[in-house]
Amino acid sequence: MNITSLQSHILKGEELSPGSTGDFTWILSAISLAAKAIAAKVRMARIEDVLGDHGGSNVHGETQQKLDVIANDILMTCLGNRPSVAVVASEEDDQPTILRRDSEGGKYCVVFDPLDGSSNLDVSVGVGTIFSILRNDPSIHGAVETLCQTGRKQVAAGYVLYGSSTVFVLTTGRGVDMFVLDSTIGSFVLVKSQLQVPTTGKTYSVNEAYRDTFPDGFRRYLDWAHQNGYSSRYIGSMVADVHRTLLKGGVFLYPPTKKNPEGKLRLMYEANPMAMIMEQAGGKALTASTTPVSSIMDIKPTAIHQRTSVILGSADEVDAVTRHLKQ
Ligand code: AFP
Repeated sequence: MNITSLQSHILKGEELSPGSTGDFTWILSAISLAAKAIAAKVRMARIEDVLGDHGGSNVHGETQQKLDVIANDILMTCLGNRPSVAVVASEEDDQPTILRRDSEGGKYCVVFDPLDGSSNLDVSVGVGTIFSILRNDPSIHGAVETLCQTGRKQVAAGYVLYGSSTVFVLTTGRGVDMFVLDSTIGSFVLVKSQLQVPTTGKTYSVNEAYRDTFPDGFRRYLDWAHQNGYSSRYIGSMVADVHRTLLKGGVFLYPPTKKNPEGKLRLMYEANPMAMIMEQAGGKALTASTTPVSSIMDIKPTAIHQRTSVILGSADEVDAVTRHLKQ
């Protein structure tokens, strides 16, 4: 039996990059270590009594779950120990954290949502960690300015789904690979290399309760989908919804709504990493927050916690949505 661990897979990738120093590998290994620790916490949450509200709210005014805070601390600790990380930013923290100044090195920045979908935790629904790795440009001053790069500049992106199994999906810009945590050996094991999203899939994933507040084009698309034999699946955890879309095909949508006219999802640590994964898997990832719609990864961020609308998934299904937006 040929077992490839995440670690050995990354090291193999490093061999393909001449002059590589291993710094990047260390960062991915920190994220993998954090993911194992978070997975263990999620599994034990009810027993260890760490479910429920933390008592505070994050920068978005959302109630923080105890596990949001725990997952954030785990990632901060694991990444903080890596000398190649200059700046980190998290959904849970108002401001980015500068770990190392210019003279102290630090080639990379990491932005992440430590525990996405955490309002689903109490009912044991899948939740996830989403991350994006960017280069640090020491000539740019200020953590926010350093981080506000388009998604096209991501060096790597990925997510970890804490579901019925713990799945690590990663792209370093050379396709998408999927690993599953084998808890008997404590390693993420490669289960699928060069993952491709099916070109079509008659499933749409959206919170249809907000339909009346979607722009007309999205309502037209939903009418069309209803008339054309589509099925609906919506978990309310982006990682779980995107993972299903990646494996089975279809489209995941978070349109502008009356409550969130720019869309609800965060550009830098939700939309951009998922967009990179989708595009690397042969799918599409667009935003309707621009006119006309454009690629999520072409948006130039102006703030760390900026929001965007999202249309991503199978190429043909994303096209079917945008056809209805144009009418
Ligand atoms: P929580 O982390 O607060 O549960 O939010 C999850 C999320 O950001 C994303 O994972 C979901 O796709 C989206 O919100 C669900 O939003 P709605 O509840 O508005 O459908």
